[in-house]
Amino acid sequence: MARPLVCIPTYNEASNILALIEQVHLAAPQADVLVIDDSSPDGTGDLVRDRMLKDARLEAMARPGKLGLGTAYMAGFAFALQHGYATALTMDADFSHPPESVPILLAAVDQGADLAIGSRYVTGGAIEGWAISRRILSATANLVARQALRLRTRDCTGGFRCYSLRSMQFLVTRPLRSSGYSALIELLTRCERANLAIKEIPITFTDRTHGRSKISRQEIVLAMLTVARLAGRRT
Ligand SMILES: Nc1nc2c(ncn2[C@@H]2O[C@H](COP(=O)(O)OP(=O)(O)OP(=O)(O)O)[C@@H](O)[C@H]2O)c(=O)[nH]1
Ligand SMILES: [Mg+2]
Repeated sequence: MARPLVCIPTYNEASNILALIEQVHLAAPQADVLVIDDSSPDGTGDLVRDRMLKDARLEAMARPGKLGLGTAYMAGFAFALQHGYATALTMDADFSHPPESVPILLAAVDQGADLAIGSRYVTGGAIEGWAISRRILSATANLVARQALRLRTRDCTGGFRCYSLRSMQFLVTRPLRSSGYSALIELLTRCERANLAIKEIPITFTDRTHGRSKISRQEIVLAMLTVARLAGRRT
């Protein structure tokens, strides 16, 4: 059977990426890792390319500039499909998504889910290290997205997900309308509207300890606009 592909988009994650790759390999030795780096000024891409020479389970994709999270995920799906992977798991590079949960998400898709979501907002899920303001922001974004788009999923904004072959084949047929963080809401909305089988799996999300956050006010406004736009469409 084809190996699963773990896709990690990076922008300035030099302090995290090599340690994360190692932990993913330990947790899921059968998985290959693809790092999708947008020419990070801190040299993340060079670190990964150097490691690649010694690691047959590692691939690197270098993009010419900061093209956003949405297109990074789509590039990961296209790579997975072109290279015969049956599943693609996406995760952040900053250790917010626990590598030890990778096999649980992979198993959920193996057992028939089209999309397995590492979820902070189902029973057993948790968030560690976030200030109250960040918790309120995330909870509100989820509430607004769920209500406006009538989504059943509890965690609509997390990027720790595993996609089946079927869901990847479906998602690549149309480009995303959003390029940044709101792409997560758009990908989920499309999967729910297509009645794909979605399973949420509780995870403990931990705030990043190394490197800087890339989320900006502009991203938050963009996410709200995406919700409004998606709410006005049926597909
Ligand atoms: N390739 C690529 N990766 C990105 C881009 N923006 C963010 N990332 C990566 O996407 C993941 C999530 O970004 P974060 O900055 O951790 O965003 P966040 O989790 O919402 O915010 P913090 O955890 O507070 O930093 C990380 O692995 C980033 O390096 C981008 O434009 N291109
Ligand atoms: Mg993060």
